[in-house]
Amino acid sequence: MEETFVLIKPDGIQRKNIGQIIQRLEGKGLQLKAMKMLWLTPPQVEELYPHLKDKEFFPRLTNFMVAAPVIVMVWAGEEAISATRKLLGATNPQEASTGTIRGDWAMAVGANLVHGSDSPATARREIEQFFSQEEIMEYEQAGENWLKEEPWQ
Ligand code: IDP
Ligand code: MG
Repeated sequence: MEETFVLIKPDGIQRKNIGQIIQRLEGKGLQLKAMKMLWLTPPQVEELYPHLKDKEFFPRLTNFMVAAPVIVMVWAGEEAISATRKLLGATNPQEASTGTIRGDWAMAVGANLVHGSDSPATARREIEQFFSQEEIMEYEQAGENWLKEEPWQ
């Protein structure tokens, strides 16, 4: 089963969107395999966003990401990476569709509530940045066969 890394950003903590964000992912049918709250440091932000460290907005992004605690999670399921990205919506909340997390609850690209991995390689790297193997729970979830193509089998 594919795994993806999701992070609720400081605005999500401050604006009390934690429950709504988790509810969207859980309601879709993804399985929560790991979760913790922590306070990021600037080096951790740079490790999470290596592709952005030369952008002019990176100092502001870093200040934002360390301004309050975050919640980091591992979610799993069929096509979990793309399924999660669809639930998050476009990077710029002004362009994100209604019905997505960013489309429904955010207004600005610099405060877009949530991060989700964009590829299998990125997901692996991001999960390993924040979780040891022992922190990732392997378990059967009641009713999970009802998410499959032929649930009666
Ligand atoms: P993603 O979060 O949708 O994967 P990325 O391009 O990986 O988008 O950018 C990471 C984060 O950096 C975005 O979620 C957003 O918060 C911030 N960011 C991206 N582009 C801009 C920008 O042009 N101005 C300010 N912040 C940006
Ligand atoms: Mg990204």
